[in-house]
Amino acid sequence: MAILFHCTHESVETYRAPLAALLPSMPLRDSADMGPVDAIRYALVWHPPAGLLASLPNLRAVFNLGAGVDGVLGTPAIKELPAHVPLIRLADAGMAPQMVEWVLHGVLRFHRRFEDYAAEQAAGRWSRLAVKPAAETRVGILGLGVLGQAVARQVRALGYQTRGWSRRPRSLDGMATFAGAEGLTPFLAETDILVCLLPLTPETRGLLNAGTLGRLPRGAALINAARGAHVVDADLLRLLDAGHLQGAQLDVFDQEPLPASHPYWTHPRVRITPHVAAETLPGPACDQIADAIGRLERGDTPPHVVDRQAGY
Ligand code: NDP
Ligand code: OXD
Repeated sequence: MAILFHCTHESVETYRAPLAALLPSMPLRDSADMGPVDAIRYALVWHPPAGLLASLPNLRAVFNLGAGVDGVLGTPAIKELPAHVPLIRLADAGMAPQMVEWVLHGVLRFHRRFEDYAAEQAAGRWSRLAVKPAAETRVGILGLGVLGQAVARQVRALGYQTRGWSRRPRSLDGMATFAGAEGLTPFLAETDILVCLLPLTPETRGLLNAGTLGRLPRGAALINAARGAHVVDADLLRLLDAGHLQGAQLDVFDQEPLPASHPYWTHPRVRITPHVAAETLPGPACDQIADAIGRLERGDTPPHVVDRQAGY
C-alpha cells in the first residue's frame, strides 16, 4: 500500500518524514517516479495534471494539499475521479493563524491610513489625518468557514464592527451575519473594509466586480486572500482610479505568478504578496491526512470531504 504525492510548489521530502512517523507502513511516492500504480491507495495532490488520477486504479481517496479545492474541481482532473472516491481538503492545518495575521495587517493598514501616511511621507508633509475609532469601522468578511471565522474572531477582538456573509444562514456571536444573494447587497452597503475568504466556485467566480464593489461605501478597501478569479481586475482598477475604493491588498491572482505587465505591480493603491497569506504546514497537514486515512481504513467517513456539487 502506498501514497502518491504531487505538488506544484513543495518537494515530496517535506512530507516524507512527518507522514512516515504517522503511517510507517505506507511509503510516500513522488508522482515523477510512481512505481507500480496498483499499490497506490491514496493521493496527496495540489493541482494534479490531467491523466494522473486516472492512472491510479486502486485509489481510495484524494487529499487536496490546501484549503481551496478549485485546483482539482475546476480542472479536468475531477472528471477522472469516480464519485465513490472522496476528495478531502485540509481545514486550517496551521493556516488559520497565518491568515489572521495577513488579514489583520490589511485591516490596520486601511483603518489607520498607512497608505495615506506613505503618500504624505513621500511628499514630505507632516500631516495628522483623521481616523475613525475601530468601533465605528465595519469589517465585512465574505466566507464564514474555517478561515473566515478565525479572522472574524480576531477582527472582533480588536474592537471592529464585524459582519459576515455565507451561502447558508449562520449565527455567530457578536457579529451581524448575512446569507445568499439577497444578503449580499445589505452586507456590502455597510462594509468599510471587505475581506474575501470565499472558495472559488461557479457562483463566486467574478463576484467582486463593478456592481458589487461599487455598492461598498466610498472610501472602502478590499482585502483578497481567497482566489484571484473572485475579482474582475479591470473593475477593481477602475474603482481605485475613480477614488471609490481607497486601496486593495491582494495575495491571489487570476494568473500566478502575476504577469510582469499587470497594472497591480505598480498601482499606488494596490499592495500585493505572492500567494503566501497562509501556507499549508506539513506537520498539521500530515496529522489530518493520517487521521483521515485511519478512518477510511476502518470504514468510517473522515471530516472535510468536499461537496462536489457545492464546489467546496
Ligand atoms: P471553508 O469551506 O471552510 O469556508 C467557505 C465559506 O465560504 C463558507 O462560509 C461558505 O458558506 C462560504 N461560501 C461558499 N460559497 C458561497 C457562496 N456562493 N455564497 C456565499 N458564501 C459562500 O473554506 P476555508 O475558510 O477553509 O477557506 C476559504 C478559501 O480561502 C479557500 O477556498 C481558498 O480559496 C482560500 N485560501 C487562501 C490561502 C492563501 O494563502 N491565500 C490559504 C488558504 C485558503 P457556508 O458557511 O454556508 O458553507
Ligand atoms: C489553499 C491555498 O487553498 O494555499 O490552501 O491557497
